[in-house]
Amino acid sequence: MKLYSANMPAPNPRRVRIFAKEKGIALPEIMLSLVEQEHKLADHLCRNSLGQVPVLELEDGTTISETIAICRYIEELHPDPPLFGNSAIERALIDMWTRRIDIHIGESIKMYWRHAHPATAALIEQHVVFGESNRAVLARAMQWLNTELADGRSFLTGPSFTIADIVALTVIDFAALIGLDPLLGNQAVGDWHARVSSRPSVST
Ligand SMILES: N[C@@H](CCC(=O)N[C@@H](CS)C(=O)NCC(=O)O)C(=O)O
Repeated sequence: MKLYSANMPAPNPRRVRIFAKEKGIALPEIMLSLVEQEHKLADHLCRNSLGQVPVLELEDGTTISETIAICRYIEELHPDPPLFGNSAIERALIDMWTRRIDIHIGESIKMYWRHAHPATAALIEQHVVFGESNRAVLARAMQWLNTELADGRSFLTGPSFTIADIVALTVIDFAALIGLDPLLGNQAVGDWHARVSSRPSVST
């Protein structure tokens, strides 16, 4: 299998990259240039009609889009180490945190990126006042996350690193790269971020 992907800072392909490294599997990547809009060309639209990356292509030509669906597929093939949990309660908590991060943290970053960042101005019609309003939304969400992590747990769902940590790391790093300051004043998130960033799957 191979992954149609994109370089940093694209957070979704990065999630799969980190996930595969945690599993210890080699996942060949074909890099598309998002700047050159290669993900909107006919070749890629055949793989994903939404024109997005990542897309996992299997040997028989089947294509899987959506980062979490791709990671779940890899988890089924390579269960160890488990990154989606080992029991009903672990799976539920990991799903809960993955959704919380995407909805409460990721969404405001996405809206800022789409509606207020200069890099996307030529690509979509922007509503800059709305886009900028997401700075405050993100700041509140990061304070909430900081309060959660201040209880001393190592990772989002407890003692084990999971897909929820990968989802959180990639959106928080993306936010920092586009000029938001997600860690500012959030010591517990900063500690978690340093812990996660030092993992070989992330740092290499
Ligand atoms: N829900 C999708 C989102 C994928 C996505 O937004 N990928 C970005 C790169 S990080 C992309 O392809 N953006 C181009 C676009 O949406 O047109 C997933 O989880 O994989």
